[in-house]
Parts: sequence; structure tokens; C-alpha cells
Amino acid sequence: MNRRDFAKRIPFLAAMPLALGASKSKTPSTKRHLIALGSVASNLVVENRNLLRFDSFTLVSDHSPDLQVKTEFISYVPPDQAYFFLNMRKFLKKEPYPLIDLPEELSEVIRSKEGEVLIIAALGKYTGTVLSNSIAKAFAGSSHLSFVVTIPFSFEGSFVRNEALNAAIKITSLHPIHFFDFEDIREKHGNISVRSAFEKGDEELIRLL
Ligand SMILES: Nc1nc2c(ncn2[C@@H]2O[C@H](COP(=O)(O)OP(=O)(O)O)[C@@H](O)[C@H]2O)c(=O)[nH]1
Ligand SMILES: [Mg+2]
Repeated sequence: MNRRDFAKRIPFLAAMPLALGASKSKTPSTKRHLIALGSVASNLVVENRNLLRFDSFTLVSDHSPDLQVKTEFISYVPPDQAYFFLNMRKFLKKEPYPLIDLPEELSEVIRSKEGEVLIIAALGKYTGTVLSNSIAKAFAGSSHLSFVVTIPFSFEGSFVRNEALNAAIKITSLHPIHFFDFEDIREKHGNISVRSAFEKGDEELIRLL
């Protein structure tokens, strides 16, 4: 699905993608907590910690980055069934991602935070997409939760892009969300290298927090 099709499915979002105020604090004294889901979001938070103003950081991924103060790590490893194995390497199966029962440690972190909880994830691969979607569902009706997510480039393949778009649509119906579509980078900058495209993606993601 391209961006225009996505726009057709969520017309109000396409018209004002950054207008929902998801990351702005209601009052200056309201505490803000950041939860990063998946490898890219977790690493980005660690690398940009000095730019980010939050009262706590929680990183959820399969490997622990170098932890700093006020930062908690929750290990989450996708199940083997999500992958097929070829020549000792693992590849994501192209099967629709499931909704899962959240790890209790993660539910408890979200439940226990006072103030606002912002979830950040680069959607597309298993961890960020499955956990974002499952958190949105499990905490439907909870008003202290909002999301900042990115949608993968088309060159990553239609499977990851569609799974990301489907998750974004579901989250949109339940919580405030800011999303950034990496395809906008390609529209704006033309044919740039994959590396600089992702660097621009990093900048956009940090800008949204
Ligand atoms: N901003 C940014 N996004 C990236 C980068 N590399 C990959 N991504 C995006 O992040 C998505 C999720 O990747 P990752 O966090 O590794 O997956 P997960 O750990 O399974 O959630 C990918 O589908 C890409 O769209 C990067 O260097 N910077
Ligand atoms: Mg990962």
C-alpha cells in the first residue's frame, strides 16, 4: 500500500499528520515517560538521551544497550515461530503479525507510570509492531498513553510496510498517534542512499519526541 492509499484509509491523518499533539505535555509539571519498542527505537533513545526530556526511559528489545541513569531495560525476544531459518540465518515469515499477551513486566511499567507515557517504535519488523499494537489494544481507554511511530520505506518490502500501516491504523483508532512515513523522505530528497535515508529517519523520529 502506498502513502496515497494509506491517506485514503485515514483521510484526517493524511491531512494533518502532526496535529494530534501526542507528545506535548498537558502542563509543565506533568511527568513524561518514554518507552521505546524494538531495536531501532531503543538505540535511537540511547544515542540521543541528552536531547530528550523525560522523567524515565524504558527500552524493550532483544539486546540491552549500554544503560544510563533513569533507564530500565526489558528483554523481549520474538518467538522462533515468527521466523524461518535458512543457512543459519533467520528471516521474518511473511505471516500477519499476531496480537500477543504483553509480558507482565511491560504491562506493569505502563500501568505504574504517573503522568504521560509516550511509546516510540519504528514499525515494520516484529518487536516494534507487535508490541505497539498489543499495547494499544491492552490499554484501550487509557488516556495517559500516546504513540510516535514511523512507517517503513517501500524498499523494505510490501510485507513490512503493510504490517506497519495496518498497525498504525489500529493504534490510531485507540490512542493519539504521531506518525512519520519514511516514504516522505524519498519524496522530498529523491534517490538518496539507504544509509542517509535512515539517518534522515532518525532525525524525524527525534524531532517528534
Ligand atoms: N530511523 C531509523 N529507522 C530504521 C533504521 N534501520 C531500520 N529502521 C526502521 O526500523 C524498522 C524496525 O526495525 P527494528 O527496530 O530493527 O525492528 P524490531 O526490533 O523487530 O522492532 C525497520 O523496518 C525500518 O523501517 C535506522 O537506522 N534508523
Ligand atoms: Mg529487533
